[in-house]
Amino acid sequence: MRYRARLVDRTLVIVKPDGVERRLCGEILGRLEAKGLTLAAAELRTITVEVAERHYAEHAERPFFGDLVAFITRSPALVTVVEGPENTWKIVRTLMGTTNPQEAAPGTIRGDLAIELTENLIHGSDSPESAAREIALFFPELD
Ligand code: 3AN
Repeated sequence: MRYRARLVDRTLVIVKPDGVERRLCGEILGRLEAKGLTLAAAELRTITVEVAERHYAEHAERPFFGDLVAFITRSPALVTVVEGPENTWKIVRTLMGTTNPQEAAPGTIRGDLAIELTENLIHGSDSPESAAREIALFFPELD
């Protein structure tokens, strides 16, 4: 039997509208690249309400759902697929910092660059399953 090691892993990363508006795409992607991760796909696009609702389906019942969808669709976002070693999603999450930027550690993207909960600059898939689902949602042609 031939053994084929899994050499790369992929995760979905979005520089959210606030990141594009604040001209932080270079800073944010620069941090991921400096860490050693590689862009596998990238597109500046205005996310549709339909895609945003599917993307954030797990939050559909939460009181902030409407605000979240309005925010992520309000202007173009930089939607990317980032590639690296196994558990790339986890490496990205560590670089991002915690969801609430006020609690995010210095040195993280949110800890250094953001202050508001909704406008927290970056999305990264939170598990291998989410990464696969989200890449298929935003880049069906990569599947
Ligand atoms: P993360 O972006 O760190 O994966 P999630 O998936 O729990 O966090 O939440 C998705 C987005 O929903 C967050 N980035 C944030 O903008 C927003 N959000 C999460 N929790 C709250 C909350 N309690 N109040 C307002 N917005 C929230």
